[in-house]
Amino acid sequence: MDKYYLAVDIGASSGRHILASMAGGKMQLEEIYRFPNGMDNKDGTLCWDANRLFTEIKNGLKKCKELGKIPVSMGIDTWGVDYVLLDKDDRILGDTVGYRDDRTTGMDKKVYETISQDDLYARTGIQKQIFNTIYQLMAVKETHPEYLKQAESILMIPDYFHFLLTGVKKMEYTNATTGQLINPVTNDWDYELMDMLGYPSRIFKPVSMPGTVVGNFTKAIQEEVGFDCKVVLPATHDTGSAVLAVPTNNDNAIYISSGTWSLMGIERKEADCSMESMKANFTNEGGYDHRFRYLKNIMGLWMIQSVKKEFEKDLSFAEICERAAKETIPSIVDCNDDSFLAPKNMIQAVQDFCRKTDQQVPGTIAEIAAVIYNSLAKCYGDTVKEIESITGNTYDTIYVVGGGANAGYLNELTAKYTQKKVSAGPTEATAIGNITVQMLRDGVFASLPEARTCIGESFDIKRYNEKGKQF
Ligand code: ADP
Ligand code: LRH
Repeated sequence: MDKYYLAVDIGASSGRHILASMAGGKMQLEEIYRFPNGMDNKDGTLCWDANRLFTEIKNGLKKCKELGKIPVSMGIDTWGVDYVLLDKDDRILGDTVGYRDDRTTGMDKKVYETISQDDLYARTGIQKQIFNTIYQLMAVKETHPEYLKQAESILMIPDYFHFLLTGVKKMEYTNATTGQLINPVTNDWDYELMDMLGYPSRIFKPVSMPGTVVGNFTKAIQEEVGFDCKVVLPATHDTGSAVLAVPTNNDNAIYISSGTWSLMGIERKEADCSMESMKANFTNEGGYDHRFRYLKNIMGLWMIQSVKKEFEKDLSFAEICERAAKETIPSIVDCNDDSFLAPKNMIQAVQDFCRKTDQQVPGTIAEIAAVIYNSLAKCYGDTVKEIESITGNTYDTIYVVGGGANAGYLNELTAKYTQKKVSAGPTEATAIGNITVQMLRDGVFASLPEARTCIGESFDIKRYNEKGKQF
């Protein structure tokens, strides 16, 4: 009988249940359920609908039962930085606010009244992003200090869903590191930092590593979905899972985890918390086996997602990409400009940027998409140069994983702007990485390098030369 492992991978734009099994030494995937995701505007605040997401998680589990494919273990990963505060009855305090909400405006300055930006980086190694948990908690402290008093626990989003499934609260390491409250040397919470900022350290559970068993489904969940299952912590940060599935064991590889965000960087054994690294705005997120993801957050395909919604919801990403490839508009925007984080209208934001910088203003969806794809690829090119300058190494291949690896035109541009070879795929890297940790725990693979070799042999991977030609 096939042995199944289940990944529930919830990205900012969609969630999916993917069953994996081994056959003839290769990993096989079956997507059994998919649902849309996104932040809702709830009375002016951008929120996640945690209840709906949990219902969707259970819907996908019911699908396993329907198919008669009961996994031996499962794990959930989501985006980073967002969390819930739970009261003494485990009810969520306030809203489940999403990272694009503007409540964090000015919260960096509040934090720096206590600790300077330089000291904070030296202590955590985390890239400054206004939405990091550290700034979100400052917003809570400023506007709802009572929540911090009433809170009995804090859980990152995947930790919360694992808790709802099992009744067990654990805080997983990779997602916890995105909050900017973990020490990259001890790999533990920086309780002193929490005390300095006035955040209640008692609400933070000890850090648990990927591979840890959370527990089995509660009786109520078993009854509802029709089976019991062991929940095992994957790298619950989606980027952490995606990077596990980069199909190479070459230490000199540059990867891009390409989805709602483009996360571009390398894997390192130790965090680099130097001021040079801080100035270039690189982060050191904690990974499986204490490998650090040394990377930069780049605004990513969120820009294309937004334009698609505003222009023509029904047009496919593939079609947008093909149309953009026919354009020659030379305008370039700075993808990491704050104006693209949560604009009321992305089309206008891109046009405004071009106008403001005296460049040709794109009009059609094809032109806007062409400007975005070119700008992303230009940003990748700049980031490669920064990585090479910081590490003193040179790299010959960019490994693109995630849904964005489907965007052929962007892969071509990535090769051209970086002057590197591009390897594109697997497109479901996050789910694969999630499952990889479950399989490593179960002894399917003896080591991560063995798993990465298998991933490289199991999935369709496209290759481009430095000129962007597929070979
Ligand atoms: P997330 O996990 O952050 O929600 P995904 O990894 O699922 O994101 O990637 C979704 C993105 O991949 C889409 O926004 C889209 O831009 C891109 N994408 C997916 N399929 C295609 C395709 N066939 N052609 C071009 N782009 C695609
Ligand atoms: C990508 C991601 C990224 C975070 C952002 C909030 O989905 O997890 O690594 O910085 O979402």
